[in-house]
Amino acid sequence: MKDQDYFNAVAGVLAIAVVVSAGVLLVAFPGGGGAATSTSTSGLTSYVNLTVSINTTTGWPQYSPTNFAVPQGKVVFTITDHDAVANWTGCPCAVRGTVNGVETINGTPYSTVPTSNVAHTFSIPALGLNALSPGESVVSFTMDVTHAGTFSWFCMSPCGTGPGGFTGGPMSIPGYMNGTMTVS
Ligand SMILES: [Cu+2]
Repeated sequence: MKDQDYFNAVAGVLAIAVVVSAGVLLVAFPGGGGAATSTSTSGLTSYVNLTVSINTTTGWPQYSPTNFAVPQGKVVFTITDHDAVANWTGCPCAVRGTVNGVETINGTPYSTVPTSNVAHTFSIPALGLNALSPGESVVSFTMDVTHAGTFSWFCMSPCGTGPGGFTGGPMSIPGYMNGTMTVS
């Protein structure tokens, strides 16, 4: 149930309780106006610029910054990915959790990204976000961030050094392919 629906349901129960206890119709609740959390009302837009580059010490691809903070509202992400082009057969390549369900790659919008080049992903499971980051590309997307908290993000493409690529190296060491987004 969405927050707005929950609010309306609670408001409905409260309205009935008021009617029963008073014996007369006292209150007509407005349609959920003033619900606390489900939509951003600040109109604020903020920007997060991330890069993926090869760490010169380890040789592993690394997001930077990995831990960052944003206010609630619209957040425009730009990911500049300097890593090499990487085919990922079997990629779950649908863009999810962005405004309009799209990201742009070098200025072209995609709702599903071709598997022929998905070097990394930027995914926040708790917020339903899945953005794909092709190598040697610039990706942009907008999120409508409506909940405060600290949310972990992950790269979910097989860019690690272990068998299959989902473990090892940058996939196992914090600060390369995972981090946190703190929303205030
Ligand atoms: Cu990765």
